[in-house]
Amino acid sequence: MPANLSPEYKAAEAAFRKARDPRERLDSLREMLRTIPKHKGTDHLQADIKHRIKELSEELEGPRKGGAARSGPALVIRPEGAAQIALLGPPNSGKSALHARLTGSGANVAPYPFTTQYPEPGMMPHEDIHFELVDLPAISPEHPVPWLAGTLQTCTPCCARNA
Ligand SMILES: Nc1nc2c(ncn2[C@@H]2O[C@H](COP(=O)(O)OP(=O)(O)OP(=O)(O)O)[C@@H](O)[C@H]2O)c(=O)[nH]1
Ligand SMILES: [Mg+2]
Repeated sequence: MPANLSPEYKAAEAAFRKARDPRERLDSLREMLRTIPKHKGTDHLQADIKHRIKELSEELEGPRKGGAARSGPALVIRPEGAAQIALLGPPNSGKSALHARLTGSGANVAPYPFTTQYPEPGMMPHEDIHFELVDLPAISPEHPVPWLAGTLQTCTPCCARNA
């Protein structure tokens, strides 16, 4: 977390964490951008907030008028490679950071929960084969993702256990 975040910014971020309604989330993000201290140490965070404002605004606008309806982000990922592996876990637990590290994806990593909104595939090389790693939104009782079970249908059944 960058230093010198103002109380106003912290309040806006707290509101963002609590908000479940997309419009409330957008308002909180705008407030975060307005109140974040503008200096080098917050460059990444500012860019991330701007990116999320853009994504959420587009999501709220819905399909663009005058053209073909947007199909939206893919909720089911076509399996590639030796196996398709899902990254599942609670909010803010480092799923996207792991995905980015193992696959080189540009998965969004941020110091607050519910950053990942849609499945993101990436290929992870291992010796002479590739596994497909799918980054997913967090699993949490207060923010269920209705389509998640459908996304998992294409994943290879496996579980981690101690040797
Ligand atoms: N100390 C430490 N921090 C980590 C590690 N992995 C991730 N983080 C930090 O934890 C925060 C959350 O990381 P994300 O990768 O966005 O977590 P996530 O599980 O994808 O979060 P959601 O998409 O919101 O579910 C970020 O601030 C990361 O920098 C780790 O191995 N060690
Ligand atoms: Mg994530």
